[in-house]
Amino acid sequence: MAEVIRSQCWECSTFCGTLVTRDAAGRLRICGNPDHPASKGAFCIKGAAGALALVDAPGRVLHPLVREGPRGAGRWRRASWDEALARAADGLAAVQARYGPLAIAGAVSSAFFSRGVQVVQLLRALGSPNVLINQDLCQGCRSVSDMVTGLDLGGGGEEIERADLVVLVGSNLSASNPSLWLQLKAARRRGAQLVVVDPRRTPAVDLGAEHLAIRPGTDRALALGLLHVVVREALYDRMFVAQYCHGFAELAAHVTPYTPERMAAATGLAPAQIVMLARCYATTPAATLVLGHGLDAQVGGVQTVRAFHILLALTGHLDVPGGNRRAKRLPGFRSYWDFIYAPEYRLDRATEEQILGGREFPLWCGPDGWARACHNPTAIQAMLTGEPYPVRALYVSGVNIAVTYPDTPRTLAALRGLDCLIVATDTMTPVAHLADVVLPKTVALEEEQVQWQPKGPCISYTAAVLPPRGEARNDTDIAVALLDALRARGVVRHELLPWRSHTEFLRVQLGDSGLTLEELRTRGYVPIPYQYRDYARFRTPTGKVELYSTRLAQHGLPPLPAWDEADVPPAPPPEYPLLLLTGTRSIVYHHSRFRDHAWARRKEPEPQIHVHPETAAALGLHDGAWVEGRLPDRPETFAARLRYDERVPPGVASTGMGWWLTTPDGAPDLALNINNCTSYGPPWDPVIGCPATRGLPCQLRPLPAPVAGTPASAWR
Ligand SMILES: Nc1nc2c(c(=O)[nH]1)N[C@H]1C(S)=C(S)[C@@H](COP(=O)(O)OP(=O)(O)OC[C@H]3O[C@@H](n4cnc5c(=O)[nH]c(N)nc54)[C@H](O)[C@@H]3O)O[C@H]1N2
Ligand SMILES: Nc1nc2c(c(=O)[nH]1)N[C@H]1C(S)=C(S)[C@@H](COP(=O)(O)OP(=O)(O)OC[C@H]3O[C@@H](n4cnc5c(=O)[nH]c(N)nc54)[C@H](O)[C@@H]3O)O[C@H]1N2
Ligand code: SF4
Ligand SMILES: [Mo]
Repeated sequence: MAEVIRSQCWECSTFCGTLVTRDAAGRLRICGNPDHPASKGAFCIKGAAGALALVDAPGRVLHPLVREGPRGAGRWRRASWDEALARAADGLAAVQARYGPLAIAGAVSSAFFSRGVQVVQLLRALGSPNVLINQDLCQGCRSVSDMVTGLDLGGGGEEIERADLVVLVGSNLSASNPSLWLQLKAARRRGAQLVVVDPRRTPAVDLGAEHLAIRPGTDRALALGLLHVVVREALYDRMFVAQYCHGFAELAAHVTPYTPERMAAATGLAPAQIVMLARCYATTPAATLVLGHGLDAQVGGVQTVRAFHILLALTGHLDVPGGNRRAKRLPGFRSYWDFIYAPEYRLDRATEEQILGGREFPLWCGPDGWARACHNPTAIQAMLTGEPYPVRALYVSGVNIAVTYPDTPRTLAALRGLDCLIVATDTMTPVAHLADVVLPKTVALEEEQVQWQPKGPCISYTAAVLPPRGEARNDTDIAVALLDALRARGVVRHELLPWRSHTEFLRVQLGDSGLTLEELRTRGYVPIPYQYRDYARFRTPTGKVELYSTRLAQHGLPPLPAWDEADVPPAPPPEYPLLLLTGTRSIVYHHSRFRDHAWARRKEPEPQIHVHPETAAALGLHDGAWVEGRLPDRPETFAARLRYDERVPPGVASTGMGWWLTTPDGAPDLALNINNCTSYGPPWDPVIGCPATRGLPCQLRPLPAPVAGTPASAWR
């Protein structure tokens, strides 16, 4: 008899509900769960094939490993858990004794998974607030704008199915989110209007959308033009503004100069397109704004998102059916944020104020910041130079910072120079390759998880459908065991990771919510009841939605988003004639994951760079040829196969991110990695300190294939 288990996929942030079928022979098959309130049956190949392939992936780490020989030489000795933990604890204890607790940092990604809590609390237990997360490159601009404006939005896009107008800005749902993509197509079928703001003609445009092919990096000018029209034509929601918004008079005066004509010149759009969008959005009650990753990782990104967030509130689209829903929580349930923000899980304020980057980016890093994580470039600098103070040890779990952070060579140099590098991982990544101790981690199918899903909204459950392979353990159990070893060495400063097992942690998450783990195990998810127009509380200093941000003003930052002709991105220099967009998603890959999986390579065998045929031909570049890319002031290069693509505007090149391979001798090969060439240095966004990963001047030249580092030569 086949057994069907209700679960949730963890291979990307869409978190589709799944049905996992185990047949009589024990074989697993995974598909989407049509009843799941968030994903409604959506699914993709990463969840069906990728999740299973990870279990016995090439390079899967099955046992603890300790380094023998020089760092990065790839000489490992299999060790017992006790020996590996002892070696890790000795290394961390030595750094703490010599340099103090702040010299130990952690790194984790997709912090909202349970592993984020374990890494942050482990570091806090050691007395360090220094954790690197990658939300600066991902959603950071959107989240900090949301925080200072006081909107408290949910996941985004959850009202598409009720909307009469969807405005998609910098989001490529066809690749990034199968669930919202299905809902978008359904919305079009029932006649909802769709506007796509994207330099590229994305597949969403093919659904019959109005396409605003904006010049990269100029969305703030567009949003300010929209605000100008809404104010000038009095299209705002008078009742909502009067009752719930702070700073309308300042805003109205401020947007006067941003005429559609002037903003059209900045964005490359027509004035009529700006006027039409403003009127249409403001006068459609069920209109939803979907703001995507295209607005993140831009210098000025927070203020750009602010302009859209102000528009959303001003026009009364907050928390109404078909608009933009506020987050719906289950009282008593503890999400990642409840651990990160709750006083009982925190360090004292004086310690938190010393977080790396806290002084420069208080709304990101400091004790009152959104992320309460370090400014990553400052942390990397601290590893390399000891400034502003030394960081000598790093505990990494669930992030591949050598590939996914900008400026790979600098990250690698920082990692190589550490006194102690401990990496918990399921596969031998380029970061793990440099570790002193590698701790084997479970993959998603081996982990039981409970999670708040703002998109449902629901509390959803992920079943451990397989026992851990080898000696793999989950992040909680690793953190508990490592802390025990550290406690024995007298270096635990605060008992801030109080649970003793992963199951106990799951029960702490469920808290006083009234839900039990047993109920979730049976049901798979539990919907959260909610109401619209939840305007009882806006968590801002004025208690209102802040069109004019008093928090930004307090920190000496512009309280209203502005645009200046100097903000128009300069034309690229003649030697670097293309504007490069990085991070364009592919349905097959998730950042640096699955790159060495046979199922994925069959679908998309190599990194691609897409250029408009006319632009490519003018540069003498042929469709299908291998090219080498270079950015100004960088000796490093990246390699990719060129594709003619009319979806990309002339003068622009669009590529993904996350490529790396393993060479036959086991060493990582990073020649295909775009982050070889990107910079994590300034200019930074003034609010959160992220660099731009898009709109970068770039040069491409033909490369004869096969060459070292390209799949033809490097792949096993
Ligand atoms: N298959 C797959 N799915 C994923 C991921 C993955 O790696 N693979 N990653 C997940 C993660 S971590 C994230 S953050 C999400 C991101 O998912 P989304 O938020 O949907 O964003 P992207 O798919 O990155 O699409 C960004 C779009 O912005 C456009 N763009 C670039 N520059 C600009 C600009 O200046 N202005 C505007 N308006 N648009 C611009 C690009 O052309 C692109 O179409 O995807 C998630 N889903
Ligand atoms: N140039 C450029 N750089 C970018 C971006 C860009 O657009 N351009 N995008 C940025 C964005 S939005 C993001 S989110 C980051 C992503 O950066 P990362 O988080 O580093 O991306 P991944 O490769 O998905 O995950 C890295 C590692 O996390 C572990 N891991 C991931 N998921 C799981 C899991 O479910 N269980 C367990 N046990 N381990 C897991 C695996 O060990 C994997 O190797 O990259 C950023 N970097
Ligand atoms: S989109 Fe694919 S990888 Fe992401 S959660 Fe859904 S099935 Fe998993
Ligand atoms: Mo992301």
